[in-house]
Amino acid sequence: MNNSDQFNASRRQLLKRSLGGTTLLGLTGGFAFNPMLEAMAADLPKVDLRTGTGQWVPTTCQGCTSWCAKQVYIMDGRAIKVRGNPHSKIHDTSSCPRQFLGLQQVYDPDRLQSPMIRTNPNKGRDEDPMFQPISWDKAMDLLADKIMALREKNETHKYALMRGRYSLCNDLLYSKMTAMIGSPNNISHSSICAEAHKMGHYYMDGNWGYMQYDVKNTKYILSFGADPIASNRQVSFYSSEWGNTLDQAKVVIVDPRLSASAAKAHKWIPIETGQDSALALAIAHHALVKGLWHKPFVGDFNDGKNRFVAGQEVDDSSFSETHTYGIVKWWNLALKDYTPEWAEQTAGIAAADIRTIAEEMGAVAPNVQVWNARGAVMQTRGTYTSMACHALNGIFGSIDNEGGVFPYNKAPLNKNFPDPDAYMDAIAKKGKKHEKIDQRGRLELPALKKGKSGKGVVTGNVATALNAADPYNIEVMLAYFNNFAFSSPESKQWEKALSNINFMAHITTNISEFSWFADLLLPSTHHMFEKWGVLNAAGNGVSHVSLQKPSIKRMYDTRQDESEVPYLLAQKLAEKGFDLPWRYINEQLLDPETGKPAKSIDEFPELLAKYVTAPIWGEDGHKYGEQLSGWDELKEKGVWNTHEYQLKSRWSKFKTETHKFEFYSKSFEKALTKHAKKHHVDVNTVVDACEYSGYDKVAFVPNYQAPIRDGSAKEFPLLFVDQKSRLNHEGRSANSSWYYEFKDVDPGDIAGEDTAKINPIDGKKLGLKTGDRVRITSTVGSIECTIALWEGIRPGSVAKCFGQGHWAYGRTASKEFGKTARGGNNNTIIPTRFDRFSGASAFYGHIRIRVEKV
Ligand SMILES: Nc1nc2c(c(=O)[nH]1)N[C@H]1C(S)=C(S)[C@@H](COP(=O)(O)OP(=O)(O)OC[C@H]3O[C@@H](n4cnc5c(=O)[nH]c(N)nc54)[C@H](O)[C@@H]3O)O[C@H]1N2
Ligand SMILES: Nc1nc2c(c(=O)[nH]1)N[C@H]1C(S)=C(S)[C@@H](COP(=O)(O)OP(=O)(O)OC[C@H]3O[C@@H](n4cnc5c(=O)[nH]c(N)nc54)[C@H](O)[C@@H]3O)O[C@H]1N2
Ligand code: SF4
Ligand SMILES: [Mo]
Repeated sequence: MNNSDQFNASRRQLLKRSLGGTTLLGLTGGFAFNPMLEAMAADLPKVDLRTGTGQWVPTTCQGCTSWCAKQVYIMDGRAIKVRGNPHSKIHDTSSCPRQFLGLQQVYDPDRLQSPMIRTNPNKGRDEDPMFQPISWDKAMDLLADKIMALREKNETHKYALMRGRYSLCNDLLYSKMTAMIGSPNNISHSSICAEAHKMGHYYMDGNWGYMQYDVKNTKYILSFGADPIASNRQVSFYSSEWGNTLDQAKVVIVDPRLSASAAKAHKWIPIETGQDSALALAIAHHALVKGLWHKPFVGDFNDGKNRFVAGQEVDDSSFSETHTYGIVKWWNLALKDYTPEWAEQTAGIAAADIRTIAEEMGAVAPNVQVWNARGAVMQTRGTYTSMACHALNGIFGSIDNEGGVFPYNKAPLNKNFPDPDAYMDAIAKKGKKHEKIDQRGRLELPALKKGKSGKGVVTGNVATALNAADPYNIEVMLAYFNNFAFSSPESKQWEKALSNINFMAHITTNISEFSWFADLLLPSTHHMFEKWGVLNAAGNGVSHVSLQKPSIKRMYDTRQDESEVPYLLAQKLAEKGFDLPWRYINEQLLDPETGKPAKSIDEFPELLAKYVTAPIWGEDGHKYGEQLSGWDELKEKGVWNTHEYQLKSRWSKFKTETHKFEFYSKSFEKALTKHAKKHHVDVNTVVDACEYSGYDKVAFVPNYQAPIRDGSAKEFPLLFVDQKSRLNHEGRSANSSWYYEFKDVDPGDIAGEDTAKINPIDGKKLGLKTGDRVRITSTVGSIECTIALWEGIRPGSVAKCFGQGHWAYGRTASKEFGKTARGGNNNTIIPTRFDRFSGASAFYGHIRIRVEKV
């Protein structure tokens, strides 16, 4: 019993005594008129007056990357309901509609309840793994044996750690253990998430990360693909604020489909998928021609006379820039030709609309904001779309400005655990030197994270690389919180690759498509209710750091993925004579207050969360945000907030090569040139190898690159538009019945169905009506689902939510578990393609399809 339980118990007794045994439930409705309860009210938390028992416990939702701070209401060890944590200065108590799905997930009867071992040696989608329960001890023993066998062969590079969703306590399992075991292969899911998005930010303003948007003070929102009230990175806050935003600002949403945000917007531009950069560039062009750039940020012509005339070069020396670099270079290299008429011809966007948007934005600059999102940039040439969209934030001076866009406030955390060098023996050091399994850094896969060739991950290429055994095979894989056989494009490739891995262990809550290929299943705690973790989010001008904290009686024989599993593994390895990871845990991961290691596994998860957050609850917390009295206060509140973002704080201190906002990206020039040199070729050879179309110096500025389409328009006449559901917890909602019952919160969708939406014009041509079953076929596969005729999708395109089409995961997610899918997984029909400069998988723009009635 902890303190608050005791408190509750004694309070219950007190109430019982004073009420002479009357049941509380019968009374709660009328307490306001009961003088005795009124008198006691001052001493009681409000919630208890309403319910008689229970308490709100803080935690964090990871249903999506909003990472909202939550409170869970616990009664008798069970979670009953969820709300926003009022201590968060981002979203307060507000929330999104899918917060409650977590309850159905943690109490999902199909959860994995104990470790299991595969007894069918054959692997494949059609092979029943015949999993049998085993103990944790045996399971970890087996995994440790497999790792020891690699060490004996001096082949530790053939170990890989695959990470899907994660908390900021991941560094031990993800990175340090992998290094000590001796492998370079810690592979995250980032490049099937949103890496291309960061390219514009990083190579123009030096921020390898996402942005927050000052929606309270903005006068204009132009969104390329973002649907902030349904998806993206702070749904709770933006949803709660959106009504005011719509009153005070003009909102324009660019999306091939009528998203939830588009449905409420002042204007919806149903763009053809893959053509966003044409629109962004033409807006930029028109803004310059009309002299609408924000002069305090960009600067001006020396004599104040605008010389930007369509098609005409400008003398570089006639313009003096203030906080930006290369506006004239950009104009001369590319922008001068991107007239609104050119965009109309190239991408079918009305020139008049383009002029209107540019002029309206110019009129209220700098209080404008330009969003871009996965839909616009996770495409074959998405790096340049990312740059083109973000360049508008530069032109209109909205970077770090009121009503504009700015990066997350700094929240100091010990995310990177101590250097493991002293705990890496000769085998490990040798193993770690091998090329990484995803082939990052090769000529055709620059993955230029933070300016460095091969620094970014290429998650989507792992399956291809494994299937080619190039650079080598993986023999032992440990994976957690991921489902790449479902969530990564061309899922068939993953099924094949996973079938050929000697030994794979999956840490998971459910037997997913990925788990189906495992040798060992390790049941995980649910992240929101049963785990210690740390998360960091931003919005409303602040960042918060929020804890995940166990709040219920743990369901089943589960372990915490990022703390308990590596602890058990290190212990087992030590038993087998390899004690370096165990020593690392006990010598390096110490309680920041006592300086001591965890006494047992029971103490370890909390110790890690405490370690990671030490800088914010320690004495220096006030330098960055709220001053807390210590770890206990953070544990109780669950959230810590930074100070407000300092506007204009980065102006002329951007972390770019020139310290300016770079329209001509010197930073990108440097990165690409270094990558070319590494391969002894010139930049144009890299451009060709990576399937881009802008050569020489054009490669360093935002420029138009026609979208690559997969397949012929004759055979596949329609374009596929993938989207997130408002109810998606990434790929993890489909075993919850509420997901189907409320599915019509997604505009155009039918409740209970997996709905592809087609414009009535196309529907009529194909003889389709709403409710028909259809087959959708691309160059790489087919899926079946239900069709709806809907005006909210542009003609020529078909939109469908990602998230259904599971053939495993549970009885609700699949039609027949292990055999037949319920609905269709979009990734079955998305061909493997990349935005090679970022390493990101393409999920949009390239997918040609045909639709047939079945
Ligand atoms: N077509 C299409 N594909 C997409 C997307 C899309 O919009 N469209 N979105 C992409 C994006 S942005 C992302 S980030 C990726 C996400 O892709 P992944 O990182 O692969 O994550 P999920 O698909 O959510 O799967 C997580 C898996 O972890 C397990 N699991 C569930 N809950 C828990 C838990 O609490 N703890 C642990 N340890 N395990 C758990 C289950 O096996 C589950 O299948 O998908 C990408 N794929
Ligand atoms: N509801 C919900 N929200 C989530 C998540 C979730 O699973 N569910 N996951 C979280 C995660 S992991 C991430 S990474 C973020 C990602 O959040 P965002 O970066 O905002 O990305 P998505 O929502 O995946 O973007 C897809 C959108 O792009 C549109 N689109 C498709 N093609 C194009 C195109 O060519 N041009 C334009 N302009 N639009 C296009 C789609 O219709 C859809 O609205 O979302 C997070 N938020
Ligand atoms: S699903 Fe996303 S927006 Fe909703 S509560 Fe969870 S983290 Fe926040
Ligand atoms: Mo993501």
